[in-house]
Amino acid sequence: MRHLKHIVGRCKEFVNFNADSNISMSSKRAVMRLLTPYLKRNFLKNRVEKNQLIDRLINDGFSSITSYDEKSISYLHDAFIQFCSKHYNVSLTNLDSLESFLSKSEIQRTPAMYTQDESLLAELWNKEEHIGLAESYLGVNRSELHGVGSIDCLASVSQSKADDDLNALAWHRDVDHYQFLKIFYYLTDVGIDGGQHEYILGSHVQTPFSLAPIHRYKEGALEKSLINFKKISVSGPAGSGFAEDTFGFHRGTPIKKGIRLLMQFQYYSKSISWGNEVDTER
Ligand SMILES: O=C(O)CCC(=O)C(=O)O
Ligand SMILES: [Fe+2]
Repeated sequence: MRHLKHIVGRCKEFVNFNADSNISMSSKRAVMRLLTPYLKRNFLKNRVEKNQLIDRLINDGFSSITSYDEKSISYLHDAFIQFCSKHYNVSLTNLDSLESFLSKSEIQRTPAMYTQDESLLAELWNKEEHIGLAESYLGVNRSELHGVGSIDCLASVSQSKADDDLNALAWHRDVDHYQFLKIFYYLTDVGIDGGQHEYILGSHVQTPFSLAPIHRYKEGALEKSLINFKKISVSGPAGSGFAEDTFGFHRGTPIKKGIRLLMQFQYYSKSISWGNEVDTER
C-alpha cells in the first residue's frame, strides 16, 4: 500500500506540476486514466443529502429519473434516422428501415449523433433538471461543467461482437475523468433481451485492487471481487430515464430483436487534468 501511495503521489506531481514541461496534455491524460481506478472518490464522502435522488446516486451510483416527454421522442427518432442516412449514405425513412439496414449490414452499434449534429441535444444537456442534477451530485458549479449529449443505436446481429470495446456490451467502467455523471434515456421500448442496460449498485465508490486495471471484465470476476454484488437490469418503455455514475461497472447487453435507441448526457468537471480533485489517500 505504501508503494502505491508513492506511485500515486509521483503521478500526481507529474500531472499537476509539469505545466511548463514538454509533456503533452494527452500524456498527462493517459497517466491520469491509468491512475484513476486506484483512487478513492472523496467527493462522495461525508455527504448529507436531503434530496432523495442525489442521496440514492451517492449510495448506489444509480437512480431512475422522470421519464422523457414523449412528444419530442419522434422528433429525435427522425433526426437520428437522418443522421444515419447521411453517415451510411443510404436512404432510411423510419425505425423499421434503420433496423433492417443495421441487421443486414451486421452493425451492432452505430456511431453516436452528438450535440453538434442536433441542437435539441445541446438544449437538453443544459436543461435545469439535468444540469442541476449533475451540479448537485458532483458538487461542482455549472460554470465548471462541460460535456456532451448523444444518441446511438444498438441492433441485433447474427454474430454478436459483445467483446468489441466500441460496443460497450461487456462489463466496464468509464474512466474518462475522475468525476463525472451520465444521464440516460431510452428512446425505444426496452424489454428483457431488448438491449437492457445493466449496472452493479455501489461499484462507483471504490474499485477493488483486482478490478482496477482498465479493461473489459467477465461477470464472474466482478461477482468474485465485489463484496456486495448487486446487479440491476434496466428495462422500460421509450422515455424511461436514469442517472448513473458510470465509474461503477456497467454494460449494455446484446439485443436479440429490434433496435434500442439510447440518448445520453455526460457531465464532467472542467479541470481536464483531474488536477486538484484528486486525493491520494487510500
Ligand atoms: O449501451 C449501454 O447500455 C452502455 C453504454 C455505456 O457503456 C456508456 O455509455 O458508457
Ligand atoms: Fe460505459
